Amino acid sequence: MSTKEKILNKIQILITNSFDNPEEAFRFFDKDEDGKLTKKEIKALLKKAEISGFIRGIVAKKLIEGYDKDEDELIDWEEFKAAINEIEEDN
Ligand SMILES: [Ca+2]
Ligand SMILES: [Ca+2]
Repeated sequence: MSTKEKILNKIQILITNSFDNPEEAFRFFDKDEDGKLTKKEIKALLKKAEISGFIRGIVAKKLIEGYDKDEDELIDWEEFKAAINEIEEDN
């Protein structure tokens, strides 16, 4: 399993174990309730998913680069959902 796969796997485990569905997870981590996840909010999610503090910053950056379709450097619900669907397909 690659590092990327391990990280995505941990995110999926977090969502499955701690939330009823991905939407609930998204709302939980969207602390300011603006409907978008900032890099800071994504890092909080990664912390909860037990991603090492040393790589959280770079992982958050990569996730934004990979899934931020409208390039506003934020992950909205549609982008988050697309990411989750991709993670689920890979498992
Ligand atoms: Ca937010
Ligand atoms: Ca975006």
